[in-house]
Amino acid sequence: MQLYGSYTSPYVRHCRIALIESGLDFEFVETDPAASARLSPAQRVPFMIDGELQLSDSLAILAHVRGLAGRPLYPCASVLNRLCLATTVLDTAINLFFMARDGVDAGVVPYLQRQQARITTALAELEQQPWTLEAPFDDATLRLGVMIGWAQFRQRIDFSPYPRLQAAHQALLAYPPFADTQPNA
Ligand SMILES: N[C@@H](CCC(=O)N[C@@H](CS)C(=O)NCC(=O)O)C(=O)O
Repeated sequence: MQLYGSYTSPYVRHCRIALIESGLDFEFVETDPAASARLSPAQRVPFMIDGELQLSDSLAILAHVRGLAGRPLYPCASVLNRLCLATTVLDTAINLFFMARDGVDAGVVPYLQRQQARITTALAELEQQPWTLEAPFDDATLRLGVMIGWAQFRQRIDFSPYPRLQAAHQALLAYPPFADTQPNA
């Protein structure tokens, strides 16, 4: 089983955490954008090859790894909803990050202003949610954690208005599979 990705991608990090937790044998193949454009139809990382199976999205990879370990990706719709909402924040923040890197001023593009507003309303909702504060962490909490870790690493979001999200992130930092996969580790 081979996981392709970079050490800074939060989606890749989530998959690495799941693989470490599973105890499955896997090879990590460091992959740059040129290689992911050549090797994955989504032209993104992560992607995974496991025998005949080729997976090109972190959620498919997580479902596969969790399935092999005998645990569902999510136990109920409300955990899935938290997982999706944290992913929405991450997708949106990364979109704005790449736009800013290409010199686009988000303040003058109405859709990008909506993207910014989406982050604010989604974080306000996530702040109200019940988070797991000790292991075992569910995949919604892990997705929240990799989102916060990435946003802090890239200095994209100020989390001071969200003390409960910060507390969940602190709890994750005491968990070795999370702490050992930090983007600057
Ligand atoms: N929905 C995808 C998102 C993956 C993603 O956006 N990966 C980023 C790295 S953090 C990427 O490869 N971006 C390259 C690009 O957008 O061109 C997943 O969950 O795997």
